[in-house]
Amino acid sequence: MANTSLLKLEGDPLITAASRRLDMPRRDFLQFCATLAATLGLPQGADAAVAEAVAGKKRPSVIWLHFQECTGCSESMLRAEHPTLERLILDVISLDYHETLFAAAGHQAEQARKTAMAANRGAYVLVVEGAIPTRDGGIYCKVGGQTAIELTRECAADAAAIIAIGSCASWGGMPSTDPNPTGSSGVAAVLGKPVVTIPGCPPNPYNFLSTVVHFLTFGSLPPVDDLGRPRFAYSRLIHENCERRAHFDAGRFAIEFGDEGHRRGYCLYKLGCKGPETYANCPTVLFGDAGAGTWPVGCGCPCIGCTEQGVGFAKPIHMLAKVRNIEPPQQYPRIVEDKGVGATLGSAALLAAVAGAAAGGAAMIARNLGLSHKAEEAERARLAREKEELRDGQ
Ligand code: FSX
Ligand code: SF4
Ligand code: F3S
Repeated sequence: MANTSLLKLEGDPLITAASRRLDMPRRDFLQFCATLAATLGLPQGADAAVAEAVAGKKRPSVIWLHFQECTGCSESMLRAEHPTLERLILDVISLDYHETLFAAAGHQAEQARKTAMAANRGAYVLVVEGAIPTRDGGIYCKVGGQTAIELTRECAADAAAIIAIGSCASWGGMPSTDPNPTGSSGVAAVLGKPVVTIPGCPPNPYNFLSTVVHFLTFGSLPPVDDLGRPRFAYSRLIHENCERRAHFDAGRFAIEFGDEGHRRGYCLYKLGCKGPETYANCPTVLFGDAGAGTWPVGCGCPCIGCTEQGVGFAKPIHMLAKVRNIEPPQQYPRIVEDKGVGATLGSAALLAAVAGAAAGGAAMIARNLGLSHKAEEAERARLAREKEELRDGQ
């Protein structure tokens, strides 16, 4: 269905200028803004506001600090397969301090940070990547003679918004793994106040971009859960939207890496997949703009729960996940449903009808899968017997 509010913007000089600046056709630019609005779960019509904000608003100054980490967060933002994403990120923000991307070094770089902070006092966005070591007065990570604790506090004091990017900055992530020798911690714990967190190791660039675009469009950060994670991205379990979920419901599991079940795309639960206790939108947003299946589970790797404090880097990979939601989904939505706001009475009725039809269908599919599962189990047992006989005969 055509989106009239967006189409009306097509001739807008602001949009023309933005598409020239970004070297992308106007329609692609508008389409991209519509996708961002959908990712954010905004109601219909908000896509035009997003497009106007991205095209016309003054880019917020961003101070990006690096501490204990691998720079994977920055890599995932700026090394996306799709050059548009990198261009857009650098177009919606004014990256005024970023140690790994800066041409400047030493005192020059420190001066640039101080100048940007003074010029944008109370208006800049502070992004922290990496954990903050707190043991022994924080001496295990220093930049320009200041500890990570001092730098975070100094830069947070006059920031309009603070974003902890990646699992390390969110709660300590990988560097905080037991026995955590440097006392690695997250930004909120160090500042003693909540901040927006975008966990993931690395996090999904769309979740960062959408958060910044929300700030740009509405002047505020998006609603978050009790761990500071934007609700638009972290309100659903991986397990709810996983393409292998039908196999889980039917009891078809890969038992070993490379076995028949693994090659056939069965559920990875018994290989330690933490999807059932991890909240994130990986299966719906995907990574690298490379098409279907480009996320850990899609590639055959069990989710390690990298967005979930207490799961990622805490629970051993082979340990079985706690299954929080044992109800099979009625359907496999590709869109985060939290957005209900934009639904009309008609669309709600349509959805209800689809869900009703799906509920009956799902029972049939589950039964059929269950039956074929039995047949496959028998086939697997036969193959195993054959292999054993072959071994014995050798
Ligand atoms: Fe690395 Fe970022 Fe992991 Fe941490 O991402 S990808 S170790 S979350 O801080 O650089
Ligand atoms: Fe997908 Fe993992 Fe859930 Fe299996 S356990 S359905 S692989 S998220
Ligand atoms: Fe992390 Fe699991 Fe997504 S490992 S990237 S939360 S699929």
